[in-house]
Amino acid sequence: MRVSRSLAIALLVPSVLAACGQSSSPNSCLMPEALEAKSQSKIQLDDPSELTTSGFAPQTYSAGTKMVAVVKDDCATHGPISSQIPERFEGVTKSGARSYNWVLSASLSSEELEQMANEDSCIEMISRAGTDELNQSQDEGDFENDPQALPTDPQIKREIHLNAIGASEAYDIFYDAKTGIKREVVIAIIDSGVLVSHEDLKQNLWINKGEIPNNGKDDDRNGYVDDVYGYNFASRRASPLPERTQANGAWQWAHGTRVAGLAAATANNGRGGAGVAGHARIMALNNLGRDQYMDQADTANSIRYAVDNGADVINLSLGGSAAGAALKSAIKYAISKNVVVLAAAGNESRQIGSGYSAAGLAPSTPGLISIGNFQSQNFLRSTSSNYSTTYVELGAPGTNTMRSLLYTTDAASNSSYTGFSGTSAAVPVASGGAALAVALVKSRGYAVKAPEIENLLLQSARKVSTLKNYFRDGNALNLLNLARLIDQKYPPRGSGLDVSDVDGDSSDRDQQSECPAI
Ligand SMILES: [Ca+2]
Ligand SMILES: [Ca+2]
Ligand SMILES: [Ca+2]
Repeated sequence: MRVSRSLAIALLVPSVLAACGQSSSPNSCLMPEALEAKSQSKIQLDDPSELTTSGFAPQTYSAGTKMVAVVKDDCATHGPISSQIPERFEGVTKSGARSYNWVLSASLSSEELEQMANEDSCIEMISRAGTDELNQSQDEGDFENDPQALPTDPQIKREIHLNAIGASEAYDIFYDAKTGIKREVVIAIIDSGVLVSHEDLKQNLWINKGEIPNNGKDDDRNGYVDDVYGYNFASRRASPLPERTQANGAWQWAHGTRVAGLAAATANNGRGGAGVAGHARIMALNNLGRDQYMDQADTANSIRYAVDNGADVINLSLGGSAAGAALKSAIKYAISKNVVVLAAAGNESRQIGSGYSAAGLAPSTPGLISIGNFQSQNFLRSTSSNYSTTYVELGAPGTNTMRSLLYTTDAASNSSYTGFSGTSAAVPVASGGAALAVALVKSRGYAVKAPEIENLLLQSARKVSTLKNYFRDGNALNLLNLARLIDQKYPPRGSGLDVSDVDGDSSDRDQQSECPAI
């Protein structure tokens, strides 16, 4: 086994990390638990019926409503919910917890239910049984902003996280025909691979134009043979596609495809929804591979590849033990080349410090932004999200409500979509925002510095009272504020300048000389 467990990284699988919390050593448990989880894929936060206990949309649940509760195994003191659940096991086991069916004996408001769940330390999650809220039209009409400014994709109204970050009005600025984005921007998704043939991703792929596919040669001499869409650093091969294990059952294989869709699913193509940066390019880097292990060396190599091959933003929806020398060095390298890095705070529902994966480096590393998860509809921290007013710098939507996860692309087929949640979902939402910022600043002819992109994101964040005890300054990603701040600090060039030529080799190049670098 080539994995050094002390340097192990875990994809942020909420159920896996929750199970780890019962282990004596959080760091050492991550990989074995992740392996266990793959054969027990029925309980996972990606399932729209499995949701966190926090943030119920206000409603009343009548007596007789069937619920599902996920109850921890090693739980001595039963609270108001777990004490009334019958002994008979109904659900599917996973490591450290089981799911039970549960019928409400009395009518309860969502607030009462949430209160009970919060008082019950045995409860990991509850939800209404048998619901697939994602397929209901409840979310329609939730937009407060002008939906005309949103992309036209058929499922866009499901993406209520866009409303929570002020996307609609922000897009008026980011994509203004005259003063908006003219530049491509590349987001590296360092994850479990990306289904590059997906109908809502394939138009937005980064493509290594110097590489001839499938000829067994490293045509562009970047050190990697046939790396057209990215690379698989775990399995050491060109295809960045997600890899199922031979035993199948692993669900982490789809993780990267879900992450990619939230950042940059294609906008305005008549299919699915749209990523936060619906024009951005996706560089697909697989650091999970077939063996379902990740290690920091693979992640570090993925980061270096991303930097050397043109990524502007790096998405790390992963967590685990403290960053070792290789990962630290790679992140520093990225920032030195002005590539912004965003890293997840994790889903263990605990306070984190400097020892938590890449995110633990964030306060001391300008240009590296750590991301927590709040709920789109109420700006509450999602119960599973790790927190720290120092080490978690920015919140982003990682779920909508108890009843609605973030809508995104899935890897089951080229036209599959699913719900997805956790800090793994929050990071690509923020990465999309970072990509928009990079693209707009560059499009207006200014140089981009990674620490400045972090400043823009944090300064423009909404300061939300419900988040101030969890994330730095109560920061919640807000694209409209971000766009306005960029307008102030990096205004469109004066009259007559064709911004589309600023970065090119056109005859307008001499006009760049008046553009100050930042
Ligand atoms: Ca190559
Ligand atoms: Ca080749
Ligand atoms: Ca689309």
